[in-house]
Amino acid sequence: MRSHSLLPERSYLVPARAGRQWIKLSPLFSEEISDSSSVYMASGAEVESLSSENLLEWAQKDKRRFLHAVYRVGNLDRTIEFYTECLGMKLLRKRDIPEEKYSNAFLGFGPEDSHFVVELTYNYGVDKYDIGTGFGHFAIASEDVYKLVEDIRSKGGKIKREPGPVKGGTTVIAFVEDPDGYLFELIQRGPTPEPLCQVMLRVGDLERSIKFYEKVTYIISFIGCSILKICAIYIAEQACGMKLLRTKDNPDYKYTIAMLGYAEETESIVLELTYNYGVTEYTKGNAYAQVAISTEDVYKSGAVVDLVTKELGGKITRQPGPIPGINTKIVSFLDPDGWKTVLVDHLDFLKELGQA
Ligand SMILES: N[C@@H](CCC(=O)N[C@@H](CS)C(=O)NCC(=O)O)C(=O)O
Ligand SMILES: [Co+2]
Repeated sequence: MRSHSLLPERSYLVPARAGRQWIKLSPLFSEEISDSSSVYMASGAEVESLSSENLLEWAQKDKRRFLHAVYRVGNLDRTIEFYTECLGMKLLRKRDIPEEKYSNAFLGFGPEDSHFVVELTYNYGVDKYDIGTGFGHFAIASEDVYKLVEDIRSKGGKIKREPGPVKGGTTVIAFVEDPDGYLFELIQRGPTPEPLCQVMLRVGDLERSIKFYEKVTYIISFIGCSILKICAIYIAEQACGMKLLRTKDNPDYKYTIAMLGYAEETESIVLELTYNYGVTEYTKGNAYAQVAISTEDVYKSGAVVDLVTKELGGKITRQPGPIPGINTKIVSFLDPDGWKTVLVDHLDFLKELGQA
């Protein structure tokens, strides 16, 4: 693949509605718009028939954000100790669900209402999981990876790759392994509001994955009339769409990566998708589960996901609606490689945090 062809080359200026200023529009997405009517017919979802304006308003407000990565560990205390003592995370909350025989612990570098965190799951009695070959790593940004590695080593942590420039580049990285075998890449960079900065997953077709994540998180398909289409793309891009932040081909090491996210790579968590030349399939194991992303409307999001999975592969695994017992509304789906995402109702999530 020619990775640069994925990036927009030019930008257009178009007038926005409601007294907004001139806006910049990337031409990359302009061909990808379908008619709102066909979307509703094709989606078959229980979405009320909204006008383009309603949808625009919605797109404007649908501030999507990565909430957490969910995965299974064999011993909660052991992992909490490693993450707090060695990686510098804070324990944010814990919950035990004895009826379902599992517990959760949430850890990260800041409060959950503004930070990406990890949600550890402990299933009673299960002390080992298979991580598989598809899951790559989480990453933590640090101003001094050499010092951090020495610190982790002195506390008994397992260093899988010594600090030094990444092969084929200059950024200083290292890899450490947590008690269950999950890798954490340590990336040297300046001060950042969000040290927990990557979830790396391997995919079999990078262009397909990029299209998928752009589309499920752009709400463009709903929009009918053309000027509204253009404004909606802009608004989606600004307010809620997952953006392709960069791609990098590394032919010497036969892989290409794509960074997708909602903000600058140095400011916020990104999904790092890795394509290894010629490798189209990986094992999933049973350890890593999913990432959660907030949305203001799981039903509308579900309709978008439904369309995109029909076009590009993947499938909805849980139709939009409240989870029995907890009442948080979610919709979950698999991407074309089988990686799971859960879209979580933004207000229900704040309720879970005790903030709404
Ligand atoms: N074959 C690798 C491709 C991805 C890759 O190599 N990523 C870089 C970081 S962006 C890396 O891990 N480099 C290892 C090193 O520099 O030692 C994989 O699937 O993990
Ligand atoms: Co990485």
